[in-house]
Amino acid sequence: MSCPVTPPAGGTGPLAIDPLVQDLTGETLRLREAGPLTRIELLGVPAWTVTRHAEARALLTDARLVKDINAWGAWQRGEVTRDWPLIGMIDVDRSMFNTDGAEHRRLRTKTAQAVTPRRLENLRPVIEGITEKLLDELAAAGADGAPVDLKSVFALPLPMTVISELMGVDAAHHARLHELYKAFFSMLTPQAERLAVIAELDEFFTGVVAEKKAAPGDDLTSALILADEGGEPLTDEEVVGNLKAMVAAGHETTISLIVNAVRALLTHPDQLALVLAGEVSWETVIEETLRWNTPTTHLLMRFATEDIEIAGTVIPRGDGLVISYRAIGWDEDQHGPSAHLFDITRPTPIRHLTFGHGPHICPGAALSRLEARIALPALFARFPALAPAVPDRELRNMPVLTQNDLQAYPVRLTG
Ligand code: STR
Repeated sequence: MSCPVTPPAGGTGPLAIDPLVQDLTGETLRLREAGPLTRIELLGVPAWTVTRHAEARALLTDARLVKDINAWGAWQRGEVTRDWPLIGMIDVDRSMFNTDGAEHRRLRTKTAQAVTPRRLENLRPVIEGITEKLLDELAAAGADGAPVDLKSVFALPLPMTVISELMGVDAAHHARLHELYKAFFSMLTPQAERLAVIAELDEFFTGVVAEKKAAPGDDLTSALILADEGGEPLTDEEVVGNLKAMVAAGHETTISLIVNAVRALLTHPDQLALVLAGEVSWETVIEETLRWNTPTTHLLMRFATEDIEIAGTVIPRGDGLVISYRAIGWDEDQHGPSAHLFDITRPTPIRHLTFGHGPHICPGAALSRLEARIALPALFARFPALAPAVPDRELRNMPVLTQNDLQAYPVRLTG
């Protein structure tokens, strides 16, 4: 097995996904052109990906695809091991993320119930408070028209603080946790270091669960530990697995949603004007951003437990399937010929799959929408002259194969 961290070679054959994300637009277009089901290579490991809306919808509700890594032929045969840089995206503690069927429902139900739109109303004032505090910090960092990184000062601490509040993780740990996740996701992190990072995250979250067991609080981790009346409680390992999944997903993806929405509006000033004039809603901005520039580029992975025929192709039993959400958002059959353009006035309703579909549909969707719905209008109300500090073409993605995350987003707060 080879795991070179190098740009993909040209030519035909499986499309090699660039771990350094040097040309995201080009890759999205190539995937879309390659057809609904296409062969890719992930750092030397072959897989399938689905790049179109209709096929993705069908596959995301197909029970012949499972998330258990033991169903992967390449894993069974030892062709993929813990040395593969992407293994941490798949071989994680048992949780709602990597189980299916009745077990999955058992692991997921309580978490999903805690983040319904109604229950989230309690979090609204908390999110508003965090937003105001971060806007003050942004104002201080960007005083006198100095460029300031919107990502590190605003878009990143907001979801990290919110998900930590929800799960009961102390704010003192935010900086270290962020450092660990950065190293976890970066494809430039040497694998030995990544495995050490994973071990430290394990140890940290195991500690949080032990603390909450000893002294339960008013947080979701404590709620997950407690048994329901008559219900079977989750094991400690299952609580740790769910907690890790929630913190990783809750922190990493919403950063991109906020940055990508601001970036889309600042590079489309005519559309920003419509929003600020109240002619197009923030909800529309959020949904169009989710469709057009998805936080998750590629979601790893599902495995075929039987041969699955779809779009004239057969995914053989034991093969792995990636969901390429960014390409799916650009599907012209679903969104029309302007699918590759950001357009909050588009005539077709924005029905995207960015939060997934079927049993694993993102349980945090309402939370991330609420965060963006609070953060975006507050940001533009406070800084109506907000502007990019560097030309858009100079922005670079993080070297993260699966996530669509800028390295930084420098802006100016005042003209
Ligand atoms: C990161 C490592 C970990 O400890 C647990 C998980 C499970 C949930 C995963 C997360 C991962 C990576 C980012 C994911 C998230 C679910 C949603 C998020 C894939 C593997 C997305 O980007 C959609």
